[in-house]
Amino acid sequence: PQAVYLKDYTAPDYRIETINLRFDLDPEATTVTSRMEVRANYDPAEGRRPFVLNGQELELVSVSMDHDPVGDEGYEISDDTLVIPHPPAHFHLEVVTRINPSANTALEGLYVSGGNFCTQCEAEGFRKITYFPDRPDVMTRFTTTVVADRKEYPVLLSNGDRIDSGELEDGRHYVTWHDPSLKPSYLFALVAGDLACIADHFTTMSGKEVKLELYVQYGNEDKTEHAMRSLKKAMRWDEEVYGREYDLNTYMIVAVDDFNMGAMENKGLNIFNSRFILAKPETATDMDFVNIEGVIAHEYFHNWSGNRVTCRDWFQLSLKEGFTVFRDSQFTADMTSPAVKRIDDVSLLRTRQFAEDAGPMAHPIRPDSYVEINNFYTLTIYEKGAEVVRMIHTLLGPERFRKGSDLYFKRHDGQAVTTDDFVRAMEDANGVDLSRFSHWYEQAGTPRVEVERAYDAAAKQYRLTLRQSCPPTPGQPEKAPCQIPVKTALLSREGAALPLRLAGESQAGGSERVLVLNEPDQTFIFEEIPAEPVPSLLRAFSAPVKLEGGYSDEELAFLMGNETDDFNRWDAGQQLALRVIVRLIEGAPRELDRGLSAAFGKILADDRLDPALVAEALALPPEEYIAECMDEVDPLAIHEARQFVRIALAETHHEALAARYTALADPGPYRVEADAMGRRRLRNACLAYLVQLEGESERAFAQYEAAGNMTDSMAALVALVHNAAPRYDEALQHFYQRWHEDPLVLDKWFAVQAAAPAPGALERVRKLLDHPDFTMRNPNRVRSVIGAFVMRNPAGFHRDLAAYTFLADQIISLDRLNPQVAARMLDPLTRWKRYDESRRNVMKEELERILRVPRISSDVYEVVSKSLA
Ligand code: B3K
Ligand code: ZN
Repeated sequence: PQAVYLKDYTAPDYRIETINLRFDLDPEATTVTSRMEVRANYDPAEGRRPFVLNGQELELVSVSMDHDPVGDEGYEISDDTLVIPHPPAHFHLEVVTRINPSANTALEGLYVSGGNFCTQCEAEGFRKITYFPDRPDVMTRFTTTVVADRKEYPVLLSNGDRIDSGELEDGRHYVTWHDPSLKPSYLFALVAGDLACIADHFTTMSGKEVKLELYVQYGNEDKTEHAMRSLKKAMRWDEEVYGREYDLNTYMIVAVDDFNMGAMENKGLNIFNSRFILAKPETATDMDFVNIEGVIAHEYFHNWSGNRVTCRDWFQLSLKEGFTVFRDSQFTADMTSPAVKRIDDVSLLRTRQFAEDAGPMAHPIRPDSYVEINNFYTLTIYEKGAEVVRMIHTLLGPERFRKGSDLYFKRHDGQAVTTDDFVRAMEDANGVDLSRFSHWYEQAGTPRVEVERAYDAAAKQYRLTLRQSCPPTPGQPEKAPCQIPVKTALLSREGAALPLRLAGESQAGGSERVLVLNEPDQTFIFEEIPAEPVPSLLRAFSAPVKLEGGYSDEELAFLMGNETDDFNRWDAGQQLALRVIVRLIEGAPRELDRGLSAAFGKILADDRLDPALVAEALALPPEEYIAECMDEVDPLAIHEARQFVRIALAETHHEALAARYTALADPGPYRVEADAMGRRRLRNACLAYLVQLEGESERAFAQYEAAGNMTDSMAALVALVHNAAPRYDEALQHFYQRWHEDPLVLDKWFAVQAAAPAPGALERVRKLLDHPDFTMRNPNRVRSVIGAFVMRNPAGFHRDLAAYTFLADQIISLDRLNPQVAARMLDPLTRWKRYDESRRNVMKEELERILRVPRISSDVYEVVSKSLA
């Protein structure tokens, strides 16, 4: 496998003005006829250039140019290209190919799921459908005719508007679709099947009626209400906050069970993993409901940030993903709770993205090279990319940010552009210079910011010195300083945020300031500070950095009680708990830290606080985050120390937890509103603590039996299973009997078991793989068993060295079916250097064994070889 480099980018030699596609659908042999009008994109006077089309796993049937058949002397064909060596400057090309969708287990291109046809083209799946210059800067107008048996496939969909339909001989029928928008091939989609359609409509801000259609398998119609409501909310929000209106007459979403990731923003025809559509209170948890709303919004927002303005090349992936994740996080914050959303996003970033940035696959949000682009749909591109957009938002403020996004959409509508173009639009709209910002796009690694503070009582001056550095990452030994916005307040010992006047300013400007760190180190001097304050730094996590604030335990406890920034108040508790756990790992006596316990008790008892925030505050830092903060990771020691603190907190606060649990019982009907979800979240957080105590498992069992919704039922089941509490097996069996026909609920049943930390996890997971309901062909099922075990169960997974061999075996067999999913499962092995010698050695040997497997995919090859480098 060969790497592709950003520096080698050149504009395409040919433009495709229009494409006319015809699909004669058959599960084993689908014929694709493609007619393109092609025009040279260079000066033909300088000599003719070959026309190169990408294609993989295609059977070529025929080629003709300007209506004349081209014999095999007229083109060159290889494993992944079709080349017309000397075409004229303007011509029509017809290419006929044949494919086998039912043999497509990689779920990229055209494939069959649940008896229906569907497609996934991003990033490079269109080339598995037909020969085409499959790159995002080739934008085309598509007309697509889908032909199939009428009885088996009554629903025939593609992008745009339905312009024709009719009956054909042999019981076949057809529908022709025309998409008026210019789009790259990765946004093409086709669906054919026997599906239920749930219809609704939306009136846009300019008064246009848009038809909304949701397609699901028959029997799932009662699980679509939330998705439809979410879509309408997202459409309204994008009008109100970004001024973006929907552009086509119809917006269609199709749910499929077999899908490699969450969903796909194909123009006017989104295709979704059914887990991000289907929900009703009996089958979906509160978290599922929130995630569905977020993913629906994300894909909808792509219509502007991704589709109308798309990426020039795949190095620019974060242009659409970082920006769209930022947009969907703003949306979710508006729909639920800004503080809870921020805490959840930062937790994800710090546990998973920071680890990626510190590992062998570390890459900038605009990478300079890749082997397999599918490996770059990462937390870095998405989550860190969103943080970088958020920093621009923080620096500019909401109004100026909106001016920037308006200019960006106006200037680049219908174009394929770069992250530089995005930043330039933000600069030009506001007359600001963001050039220092480019390092965020070009450099991998998580910057570290150290804080030094000094108070001069005589001069009433407070000095904050901020010092930044960034560790080396593969291929980038030296780093340039970044532009880091550090949102800051100074809290008096009474907890008041002081008015801030920086040296040189004539008057104070508010009590919160964004300090902009541009240099390796910088000192900010605050005047007229009456007594030494406690600094509140990096408020709302204003930059994706590791902050070393130099706080004492007492100061952290002070911040837990007095911080006015919700995120920072939560984080002070996390940092304190982290210290306590790390000290235990390092051998401190096994006793519960009094400061931590007191703070826990105070928060638990405070019923003026938002219950969702209390739940966040009671949670100890996840094991993965603790691991991230240690030099050599000992997953079992981390698990045991964290468990010790959990159990000690439960014992100490037994009564208060039980009281809060009882008081939070929700008498009313089930609602998926933020307040009701917050109450359930806190109640279930209390339950998770309680169930660890002798005699408390009955409480969980009773909740399991009484629960009328999946949130409470699942919380009880997790509490029982993860503590191996009495009767956990009975609950599991009951759950299986009740839900085994619902694949999404069954995934939860598998996952709760695979994530159980108790000894014997490997054996239990092996058994789950032998379960008749397990299949390697469904990515959700693979993630719920193998994924949950290796990525969400550090203690269970790392307890037995044989688990590394087990994982390598699974990856090798999965790679033959689905390379994209196989490569994702490699993640825990790529971190081998972080562990002790015996773990390290086995993990490394297993990676080397994978590399020796013949015909391993480029996906797996890239991750393994970079991990071993
Ligand atoms: N753009 C798709 C992801 C495609 C992944 C291809 N391997 C979903 C999203 O980010 O909205
Ligand atoms: Zn996206």
